[in-house]
Amino acid sequence: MSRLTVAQALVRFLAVQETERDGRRERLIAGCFGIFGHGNVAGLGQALHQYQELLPFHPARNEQGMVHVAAGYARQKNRLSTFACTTSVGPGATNMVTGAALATINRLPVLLLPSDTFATRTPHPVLQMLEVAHDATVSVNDCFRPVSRFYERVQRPEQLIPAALEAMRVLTDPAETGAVTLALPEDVQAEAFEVPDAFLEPRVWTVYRQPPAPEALARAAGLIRGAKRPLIVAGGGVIYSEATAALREFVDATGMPVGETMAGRGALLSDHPLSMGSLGATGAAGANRLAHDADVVIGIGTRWSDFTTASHSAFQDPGVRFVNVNVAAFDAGKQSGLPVLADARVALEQLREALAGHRVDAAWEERAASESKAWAEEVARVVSGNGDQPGPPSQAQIIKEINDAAGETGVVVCAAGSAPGDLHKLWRARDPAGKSYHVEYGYSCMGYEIPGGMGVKLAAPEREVYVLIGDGSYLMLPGELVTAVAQRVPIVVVLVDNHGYASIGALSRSVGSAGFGTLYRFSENGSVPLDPASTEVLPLDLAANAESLGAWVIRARTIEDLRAGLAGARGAAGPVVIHIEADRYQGVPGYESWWDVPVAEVSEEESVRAAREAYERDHAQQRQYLRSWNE
Ligand SMILES: Cc1ncc(C[n+]2csc(CCOP(=O)(O)OP(=O)(O)O)c2C)c(N)n1
Ligand SMILES: [Mg+2]
Repeated sequence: MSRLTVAQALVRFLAVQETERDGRRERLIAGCFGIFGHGNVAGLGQALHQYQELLPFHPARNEQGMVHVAAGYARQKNRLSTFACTTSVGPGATNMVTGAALATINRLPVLLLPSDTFATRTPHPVLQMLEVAHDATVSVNDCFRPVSRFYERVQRPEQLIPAALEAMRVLTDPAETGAVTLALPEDVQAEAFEVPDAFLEPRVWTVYRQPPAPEALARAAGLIRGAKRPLIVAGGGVIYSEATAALREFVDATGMPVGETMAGRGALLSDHPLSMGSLGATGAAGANRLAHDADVVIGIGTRWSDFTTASHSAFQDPGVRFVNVNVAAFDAGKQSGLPVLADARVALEQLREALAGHRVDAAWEERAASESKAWAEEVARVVSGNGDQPGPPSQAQIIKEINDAAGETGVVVCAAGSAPGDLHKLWRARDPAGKSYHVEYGYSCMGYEIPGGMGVKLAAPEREVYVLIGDGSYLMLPGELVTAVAQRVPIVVVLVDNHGYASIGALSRSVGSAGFGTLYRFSENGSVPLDPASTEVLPLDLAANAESLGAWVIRARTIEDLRAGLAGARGAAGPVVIHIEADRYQGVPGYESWWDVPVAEVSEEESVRAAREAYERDHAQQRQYLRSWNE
C-alpha cells in the first residue's frame, strides 16, 4: 500500500499500462497533454510535476487541439497507443467535447481527464460552475456522456481503481474504443488514499484478433462464390488491423476489385490493377460504376457512412446483398448484411482459404482492371492543371505536388473543406501499410488538421507529415502551431488560401443559394454583402499570422514555388507553413455520384426551384438495402 493522492495514483497507473498485439508491446498512454487551471493545477498538475519522468507532460494551447493531437497519434498507431488530456473545470473541460466526438465517431482511443466541481460541494458555486437548480449531480461534464464510449465521475478516491481499469479496457477494445472520460472533481484529485500495490504494477492489455464464427465464414464464402459482380469496400478497419497485405493476397487470389472509404483509403496500393480508388460521394468514376452494378458487396472494417454509400445511392442492383466484416457488431449489422464479427486480417486470411480455387468472372475482373487504368489517366489529367492559364494553381495541382513529395511513406493529413474530397479522388497511395492517407472524415472537423498532423508526426517521427489545410480551417485552430514550435515537431503545413469556404460556397451554389456567406468579405449593415459578384476580400495575411506564431513560413505563388518549398522544408527543426493561394472556383468534378443535401421544397428564388427539381430526380435513386443476406 502507498498513500497517494488520486491524481498521483492515476499518473503512476497510466505510466505503466501497455498494449500488446501479435506479441508486440507498446505504451498505451504515451504521455499527457494539458492546460492547467484551478481545477487541476494542484491535483493532476502536482502529480504530473512529481512524476515527470514516468509520464511526459506536454502543454497545449487549446483543449480541443490537444484531443486532436491524441486522436491523430492514436490513428497513426493503429489504435494501440494514445495520450491522456487534462483540463481545468468549466470551459477548459467543455473545449474537449468536440475532440471527444471526433474520436468516438472515428473509433479512436483518447483518454480525457476533465476536472469537475467539488465533490463536497461546500464552496459551491465555484468559479466556472454551471448551476442546475433541479439536479445537483449535473455539471458541464455531462456533455461528455453522449460523445464518450465510457464516462465516469470519480466522486470518491477508491472509485479511481474500478474507473481506471474500465477506462483502459474500453480504450483497448477495438469494437468499443473511442473517447473515454474520467471526470475528476478538483477536491478528489488532491485527496489521498491507501493505494494497493497491485494497482500500480505494470499491466498489459492484449488486443486479440477475433476469428469469425465458422458458420459466418461459411455463409460469407457461399455468398461470395455465388456472386457474379462482387466488390470489396475497404474501410479504416483494414488499416487499423494491419490487414493491407492480407487484403492484397485476397484480391490477387480472387480477382475481386476494391473501392475505398475515406478511412480506408490506401488499403490497397493505387497502382494495383484491381484498386478502384475512392468510392461513393467523392468516389472515382470506375469505382462508382462497379458499385452501381455490384451484386455482393463485401464491406471490411467500414461503418458505411453516407459518403461511402453516396447517401444510399451507390449500389443499384435490385438484389444487392452485403457481407460486413467488422469487429463491432453495431457496424456488422448494417445494410441488412451478413455479419461476420471478426478482425479484418483473420477474416481475410480465412476467407481466402475458404474460397481457395475460386476466381471472379473474367469479364468482371477485366472491366475492373480497365476502369482502374482509366481512372489513373483521369487523375493524371486533373492534377496537371489547366496549362498556361494565368492565376493561382488549382487545388488538384497542389495535391499532386504533395503526393510527389510524400513519396512512399509521407503522410497527408486533412479533415475539412474541399480538400478531403479532392484527396479522396486524387491521392495515389504508395505505402504498403496504408498509412500515407490520414483524412479525418468521420467528424470532418475544421481545425483538426494541424494538431492531428502533429499527433501523426509524434507517432511516426520517421515519416514526413504534410498537413493540407484551408484558410477557413486554419483560422479555427491555428494555436497548436505554437505547440509544434515548442516541441520542435517538424510537420509541413500547406495552407491553401482561397479566401473563404470554397467547398460550402460550391455546395451553396448547387442548392441555389449563390455561395451566400462563404467568402471572407467586409459586412454591409452588419450583414454579408448582397452582391455575390463582389470580389473584394479581407486584408488577411495568414502567412504573417503563422510567422508570428513561430513557424518557418514559405510564401509560394506558383506551383514551382510550392515544389521548391516542399523540398526545402525537409529536415526543418520545427513546423513549416507553406502559404499558397488557390483558384477558388476550379474544383475537381464529381464522378457518377450524389450526396444527399436537402434543398428547400418551396422558394421565391428560381435558382432554388431548379436545384429542387434536380434534387428530386437524384433523390429517386436512393435505396434502403433491405434484402437480407439469406434471402
Ligand atoms: C468546426 C466546423 N465547422 C463547420 C464546418 C462546416 N464546413 C465544412 S467545410 C467548411 C469550409 C472550410 O473552409 P476552408 O478550410 O477554407 O476550405 P475550402 O472549403 O475553402 O476548401 C465549413 C464551414 C465543419 N466541417 N467544421
Ligand atoms: Mg478556403
